[in-house]
Amino acid sequence: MRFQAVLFDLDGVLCSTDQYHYQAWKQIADSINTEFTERDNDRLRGISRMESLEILLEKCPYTLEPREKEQLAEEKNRIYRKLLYGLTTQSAADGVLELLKELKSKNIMTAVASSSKNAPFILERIGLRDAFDVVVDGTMIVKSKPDPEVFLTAARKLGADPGECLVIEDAVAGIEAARAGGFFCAAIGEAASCGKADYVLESLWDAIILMKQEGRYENEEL
Ligand code: B16
Ligand code: MG
Repeated sequence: MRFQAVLFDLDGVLCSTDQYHYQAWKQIADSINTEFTERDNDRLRGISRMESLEILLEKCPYTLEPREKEQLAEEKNRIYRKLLYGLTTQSAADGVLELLKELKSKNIMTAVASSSKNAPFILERIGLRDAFDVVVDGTMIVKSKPDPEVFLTAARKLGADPGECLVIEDAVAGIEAARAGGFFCAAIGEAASCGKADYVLESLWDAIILMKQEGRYENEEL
């Protein structure tokens, strides 16, 4: 049976906004004398803004009040949004447009499933606002990855069975979420070495190669 749909994570898969998240969190960490490395940032992939702040604060020498935490999260988002204005249609990951065109030609549905509340703005900036059948973002879910809610919501909106969908993720939390929801999952980038994904992709186009290899690309009668 071929895959009915491919569900794409956004930050770190469709574009490199993961780097902007790092830069923005780094500024916040510096402002409160807290160590924050790219390795620390990897733990924030796929995790909501407030949960990300709590992880960053593990190394903070002070205890912060809830209001101070909200202010830091707001400030992080302000810095991040400013960086997002640097995105252009050239910022979409290599091969995205070709991949989406190819999937469409085979009637395989597509969705964005992102924990980010900024997802619609990012998709607009990189020219992919209308490129997917469904977009589920951080404003539409209660629990962020590794909970499967974002993927289950996307599958439900598409009318697809999780067992017939492929999720593409750069976050270990995203791979765990996909597995918890009963999806097949492919890791790209940072998550590639975690050993938890069904497949590993070196590039987005590899998704087509693996679907063909697994006999999940075209109906047998085609
Ligand atoms: P925002 P994804 C996630 O997006 C990011 O990986 C994660 O680092 C970020 O904290 C989260 O979105 C929330 O983002 O602050 O913009 O709402 O990878 O699920 O597309
Ligand atoms: Mg991601």
